[in-house]
Parts: sequence; C-alpha cells; structure tokens
Amino acid sequence: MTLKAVVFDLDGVITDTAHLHFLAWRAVADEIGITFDEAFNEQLKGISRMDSLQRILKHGGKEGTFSDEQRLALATKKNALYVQSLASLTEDSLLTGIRDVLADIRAAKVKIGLASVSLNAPGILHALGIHQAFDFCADASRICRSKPDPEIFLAACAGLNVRPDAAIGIEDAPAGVEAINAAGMLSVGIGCGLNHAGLQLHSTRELTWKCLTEFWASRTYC
Ligand code: B16
Ligand code: MG
Repeated sequence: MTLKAVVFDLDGVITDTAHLHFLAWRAVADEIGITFDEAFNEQLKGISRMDSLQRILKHGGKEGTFSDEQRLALATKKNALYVQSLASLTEDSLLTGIRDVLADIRAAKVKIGLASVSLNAPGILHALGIHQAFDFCADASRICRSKPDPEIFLAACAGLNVRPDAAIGIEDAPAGVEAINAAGMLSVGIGCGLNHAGLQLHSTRELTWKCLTEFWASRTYC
C-alpha cells in the first residue's frame, strides 16, 4: 500500500510549547494551593485543557472542590497566561528537522495533516509561519474526546480524504501514540517512554523523509 498522508501532533513534535503550558498551569495551580512539577506535567501532554485541569485538581486532592463555572474560570485564566507566553514564538521556534521533513513530504506529493487537541493550534502555526504547509488541520473545538481516543487522528484522516491505514501519525506523548494506534495508523513516537510506537525516535532531528519511507516499507505490504 502506498503512503498517502503524514499526520503531525503539534506540541512536542512541531514546536515545544509544553514548558509554556507548564508555567501557565503552575501559576493558576499556585493560586488554589496546588503544587506540581514538570514530571507531573508530562502526563498533561496531548490532554485537552479541561481534562488537564481535572488531572491537576485530582493531583492536589481538590477534584470536587470547584463548580463548573469556577473550573471554567481557572481554565480561562490559564489560557490567557499561555496565550501571552505564545508571543515569544517565532519561525525559529520550529523543532530541528521539521521544516525539512515538511518540505520533503510535500515534494513527494504525500498529504500533510495536523492532529493537535490545542484550541490555540491555528495561532501557533501562524506564529511559526507554517500554516500553509498543511493540507488539513483537524478542528480541536469539534473533538469530544481527548487523546488517547483516536477521534482527532480519525478526523485528520477524514479531512485529508485518506484511509487511516494509509497514513503515519507522529506524536511525542504516550496518550497520542495510543490514539494513533487506535486509529489504525502507523505510529512514530518522538522521545522516550513510547515503546508502544511502531517506530521510536530520540528527537525530531531523526525525523526525515527517508526514515519515514523506510519505516512505511518495513511495515506494509504491496
Ligand atoms: P490548549 P497537542 C496539547 O497539544 C498539549 O500537549 C496539551 O498540553 C494541552 O493541554 C492541549 O494541547 C490543549 O491545549 O489549552 O491550547 O487548547 O500535543 O495535542 O498538540
Ligand atoms: Mg504533543
């Protein structure tokens, strides 16, 4: 089978905004007497804003403390801080190798999709100057279930008009790799702790078109 599309996660694959999410959540958590470190923040990668808040409240033993309205206010405050910090993003904030691999996938006439659960994804792609590199970006506001549910990867494949089994998904989060596998796509994991990925790479430096095509050839049959 021919490879028809490559679907990227955003945070941790295209650019590294995890630290900015961490700083914004930490500021909000501090105000309600919850402390957490960057190791805990790892569990929030690929998890939607409201689900992240739930996990933080649970971590701080305050799961049932806030009303829906108060939780929404906390999430809104976090997002305002996060959006402020995004002003620091420029075209130089692309992770190493991403510009080249996007250009090479395009040159090979393979479609490119985005499967990020971030509601800020369109703004981030603009700030990075790569919004035109994508044939289709799944709309996070239309997604009901966070990764590890395959919903966002399936939405990206549907928008690209490509069958999931003709596509590769690329992720940095365990929940994201699970989502790709559950979608029936081939998965590439960037970073450690992703043994469930079909192909595990240490960093985006290793994410080349050659590596993707070799992986595809090794895992599919004509
Ligand atoms: P927002 P991804 C995810 O992006 C982040 O990894 C996760 O930490 C964040 O909570 C989520 O987006 C929602 O982001 O608050 O901007 O809507 O990894 O799916 O690209
Ligand atoms: Mg990610």
